[in-house]
Amino acid sequence: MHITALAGGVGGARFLRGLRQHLDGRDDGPHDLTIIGNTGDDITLFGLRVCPDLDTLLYTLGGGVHEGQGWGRAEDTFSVQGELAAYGAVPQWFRLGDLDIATHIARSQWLGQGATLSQVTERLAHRWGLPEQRIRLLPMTDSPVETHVVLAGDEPSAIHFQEWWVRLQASAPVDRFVVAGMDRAAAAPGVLDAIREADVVLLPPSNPVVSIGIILGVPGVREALRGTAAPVVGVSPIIGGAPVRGHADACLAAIGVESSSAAVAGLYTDFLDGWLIDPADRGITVPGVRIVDHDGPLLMTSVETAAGIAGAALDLASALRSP
Ligand code: FO1
Repeated sequence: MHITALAGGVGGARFLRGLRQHLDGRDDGPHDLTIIGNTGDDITLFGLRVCPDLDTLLYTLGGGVHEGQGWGRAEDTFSVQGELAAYGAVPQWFRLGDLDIATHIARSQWLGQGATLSQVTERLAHRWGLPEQRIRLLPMTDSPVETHVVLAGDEPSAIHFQEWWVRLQASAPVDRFVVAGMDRAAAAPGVLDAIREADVVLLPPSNPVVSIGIILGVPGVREALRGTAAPVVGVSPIIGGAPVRGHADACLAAIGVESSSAAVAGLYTDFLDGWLIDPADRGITVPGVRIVDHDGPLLMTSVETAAGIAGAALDLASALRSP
């Protein structure tokens, strides 16, 4: 089976690690997985290009992630960050570990030599053993884009998404999210075909506004999702009105959408075929979408529970595919 998934950061990466484990346990393989990663979180710091969602996917799938945080490297140290602070170099609110900085240096060097983000990501993925896992990680676009947050208030001001998310902990009221550079962006090579030619398309429980929502804004992606013959199945990031993690509720409020599983599915109804929900949300309905309750909490507390959720999402996809 060829599976394509749109993914953001921590939730998406944990789901896809479970999916890979589930697929490896099936006897109907081999199965290939193409991940279209969000690059709206990207930021340039200290002259280095940082791609948080791509790195979270690389580290999580490659076995190097700091498990408790879901981002950054396990056992990392912060000597460089400390030295930068001693020099008064800013910002200091975004913690870059020494091991993590090597990723940003390599990426920045190769970009500076003229490589595309897709080519850079392929080289980084190779080191993390993704090809051996039959996983291909594609940035949603090779064009530099950044999600910025226009803050609510009388004089409009905008800050980078990471400053809102990390320094302000998503507490500042938002007027709207804008993706700087998206007006000049094109889908990265292979992205649209990966959606059109997939046997199954999955939406992991990533943030529907600042992760999945940003990928949907790449020209051609939404049309490809509407047109693909593959069943498109999503996993709810909201359980009983509360996000599983992160600040999805603040992001949904910013776009005037209630923090509920049905409302999030409502953002995708022009292409969504199936929606896997937590038993707490049993009974919700979304026009044109087949809804299935998971047979347990929709919480990825381990790779095994994530694998179970991924298996349930694939079961829903195959039920949608068979007449
Ligand atoms: N998230 C934080 O809450 N605090 C941080 O200091 C932080 C640093 C950081 C460094 C590299 C990286 O790849 C991710 C990092 N994140 C941090 C997570 C980042 O904000 C992600 O973009 C979000 O988790 C959304 O995916």
